Amino acid sequence: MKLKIGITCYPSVGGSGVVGTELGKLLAERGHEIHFITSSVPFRLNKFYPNIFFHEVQVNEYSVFQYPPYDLALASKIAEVAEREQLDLIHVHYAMPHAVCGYLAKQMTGGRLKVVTTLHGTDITILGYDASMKNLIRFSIEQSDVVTAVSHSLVEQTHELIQPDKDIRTVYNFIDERVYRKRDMNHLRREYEIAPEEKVLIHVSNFRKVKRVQDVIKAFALVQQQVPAKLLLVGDGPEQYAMTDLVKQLGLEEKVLFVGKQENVEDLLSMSDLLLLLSEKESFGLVLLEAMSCGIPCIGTDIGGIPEVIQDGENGYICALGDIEAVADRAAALLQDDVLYHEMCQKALQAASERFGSAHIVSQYEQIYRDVLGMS
Ligand code: GMT
Repeated sequence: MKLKIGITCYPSVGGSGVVGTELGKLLAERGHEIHFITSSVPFRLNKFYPNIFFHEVQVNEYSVFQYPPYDLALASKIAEVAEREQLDLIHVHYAMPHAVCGYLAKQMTGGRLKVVTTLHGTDITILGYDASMKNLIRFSIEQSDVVTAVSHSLVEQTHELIQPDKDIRTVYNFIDERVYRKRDMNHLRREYEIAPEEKVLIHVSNFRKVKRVQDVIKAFALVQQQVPAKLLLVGDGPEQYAMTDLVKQLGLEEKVLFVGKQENVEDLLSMSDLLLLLSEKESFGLVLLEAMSCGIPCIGTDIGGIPEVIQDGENGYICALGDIEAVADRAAALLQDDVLYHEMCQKALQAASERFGSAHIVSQYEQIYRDVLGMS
């Protein structure tokens, strides 16, 4: 049966926004009617779908408000759209503030609207430590009809930190395999003046402190002493300037390319040989999956959901947080062993399509919707 589904996420760049938007697109391709209720058009909604609708949450900055009331405007918009369009459910990404808004909208519409909440991490792993927020996060989780999290690790962390009286199901993230696939990007390598014998290491993030981009740069400094290599740093954020300084201090200006925020990351991944994600907090690490789907192995830290995505020694490596030498040793050895490298690339591709295949994950969400609506 075709459903009418509302989706609320942060529409700007970020893993949760990507997953929320891609989910809407794939559900629409399965015939469901999708209503995005967001503050702007989700950046990944880059194609026209006749059964996808966008409802803008407008936050008015009346002088009477000291702070623009995004949450209240969103709750009110969800309630309005739910009533008018007769939504079956609203799927919100992030407990804070979106599950709270979903709860309010449900109350405003007489309790009929089902609320499905997906936890992505930052709200739990950061706000969960804030005593003033904890009770509200717990409330929003307990009041949701169904709660999912993007890794087992996040489920465990949520139970430890927030202690909600609620079952939380793991539904892994997915990517659109039609976009993230290996392409021939030799021309791009030439444009970046990367010599044929040079290996390309890549890191993609929002350059927040938790991403520990300094560890990526320091590990690369060791790798390039053993293997001719370049490092592509993709993204932008608060640590950008400090990282530029570090690269200068290490005398790596010729070897580290800061390419800033990019739309077509699949092209950059396709021209790379290895991805590094050395975060200290990471509930899943969507970029790992994007890389694996483009056929490149990854090295990540033993943090959060990363070891659920990278199978250590199979399709990449897991190293202890901050162990830069171990990262460099693994990377240099892998990049110098063609047989091992190609085996890992194959296994990375296989894991991306088998364990995290979009058709399989979207079906899990559909089943959750049917269950919550009492249809199964
Ligand atoms: O990593 C970020 O800073 C962005 C953040 C977000 O809200 O989009 O990412 C979180 O959700 C992603 C999608 O589920 C996960 O892949 C990221 O691991 C998670 N980030 C953290 O847990 C720090």
